[in-house]
Amino acid sequence: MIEKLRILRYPDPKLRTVAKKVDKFDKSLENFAYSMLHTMYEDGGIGLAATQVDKHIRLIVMDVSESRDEPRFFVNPEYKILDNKSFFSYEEGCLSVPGFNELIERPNKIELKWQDLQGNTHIDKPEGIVTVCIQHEIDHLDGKLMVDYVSDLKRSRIKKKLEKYRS
Ligand code: K1U
Ligand code: ZN
Repeated sequence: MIEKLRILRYPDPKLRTVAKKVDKFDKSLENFAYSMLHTMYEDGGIGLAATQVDKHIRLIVMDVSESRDEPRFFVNPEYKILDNKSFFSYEEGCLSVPGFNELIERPNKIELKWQDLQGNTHIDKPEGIVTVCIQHEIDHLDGKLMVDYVSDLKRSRIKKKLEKYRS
């Protein structure tokens, strides 16, 4: 039985923690990654960062397939922007900011480097929604949230609504 983890909700200050690099590739990392994946599937997400389940390591899970059977794991992911002039706008959601979607513009051409759960290094140029999702998730690992891309007024409205919903 895989454990479902609790997802932190904005404005929980723990979401602002900067995650540490993973340096141990063992069974406990793998078990934790599968608990994250299970949590992501249960909550209907296409991605999840360890920060969102209050574990501050650089680990992301993702599945952008329609069939929900193509899980991907990104350990210590980093990217560089290949074209400073090419952007893509996407209406993003966030499991830590439930009920809100925001149109966010992000670089469209990136080169992504990461390790898998065994510690092997990969380099790729992602396409489509993976490009958007990986940037959103790496933001989480750096303590950044999609609400940071909206106006102060909108952010404070979202904060108020989520605080009201919680209490
Ligand atoms: O990180 C998260 O909070 C998960 C988030 C990831 C994400 C979605 C859209 C753009 C960028 C990053 C979600 O998965 S929210 C759910 C969602 O937006 C979605 C769910 C199913 C299909 C398509 C989108
Ligand atoms: Zn998110």
